[in-house]
Amino acid sequence: MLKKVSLIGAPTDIGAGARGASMGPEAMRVANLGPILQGHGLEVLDRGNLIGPSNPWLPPTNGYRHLDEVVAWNQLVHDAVYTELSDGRMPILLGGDHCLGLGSISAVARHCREAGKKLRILWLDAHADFNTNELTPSGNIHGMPVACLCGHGPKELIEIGGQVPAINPKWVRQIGIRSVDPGEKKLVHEVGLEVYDMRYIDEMGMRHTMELALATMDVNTHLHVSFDVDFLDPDIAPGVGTTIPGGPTYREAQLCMEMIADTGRLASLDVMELNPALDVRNKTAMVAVDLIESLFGKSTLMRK
Ligand code: 5AB
Ligand code: MN
Ligand code: MN
Ligand code: MN
Repeated sequence: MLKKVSLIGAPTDIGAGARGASMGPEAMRVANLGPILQGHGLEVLDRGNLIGPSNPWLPPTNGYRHLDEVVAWNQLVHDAVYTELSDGRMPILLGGDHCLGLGSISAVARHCREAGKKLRILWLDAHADFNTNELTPSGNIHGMPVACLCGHGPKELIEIGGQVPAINPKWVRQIGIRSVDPGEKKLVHEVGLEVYDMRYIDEMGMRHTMELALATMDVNTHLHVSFDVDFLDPDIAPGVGTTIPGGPTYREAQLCMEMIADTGRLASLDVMELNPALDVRNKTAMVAVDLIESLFGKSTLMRK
């Protein structure tokens, strides 16, 4: 695991259906993310916040809301994430809404292509984020980043990382899924995404789920985690715009993060969709920071 990490704030809700994820980066800083990671022996650089277009809050056109602004933000995120990776640092993207997973992961994919690394993506989310402008019920682009990464989306967005498609769907493992739109579900099946939904986790348990999701990585694998905070059960994480009941409990989420940490392969991270406007005394930000700590090796088990 890289010992040098860089925090990149992306304060926008440009792709979301509720305002407020733009305050996510500051809420995680207030919850002490930087110093806590430093306490785990990491060299932490806070790069501050990216500055992109403001949110005009308009209705969709051609099935997309704010497409131009979403492209501009993703370009900024792509460039910032790519720069950190080129410098040998681990980027931690502080969202911001999940449309920015596109910019982040397309930069990671570019880096892996150039470095000859195998890429594996864990998408922790209540949603599959695999809509297109024809399938979307909302036009909100935070519901589309995985489809865009796989080449299904508008040209300006899918080309950001310099290659279309940016990733192969076989590199993705989705975990915690429990809300997928009908057309979206069909497309997810067509492209053959590996999805561990909540039914699977209920039946097989988080341990078995993560064993499968993390299998087939080797020393040459770059592991990217895209953590949508709505992955978590709303009981522990009310501060998101799109709560869906029936998510992982605190302990299940901890185990998920601890098992990722154990692989030693984590090389880039997005923490997305935290919405302080809907939170209670910053509790969701604190849970997110606690889980990030586990991703970086804090263990609640009696282990060295
Ligand atoms: B999130 C929905 N599928 O497309 C849509 O929070 C919700 O980044 C998308 O996972 C949720 O509007 C996007 C209904
Ligand atoms: Mn998402
Ligand atoms: Mn989600
Ligand atoms: Mn959301």
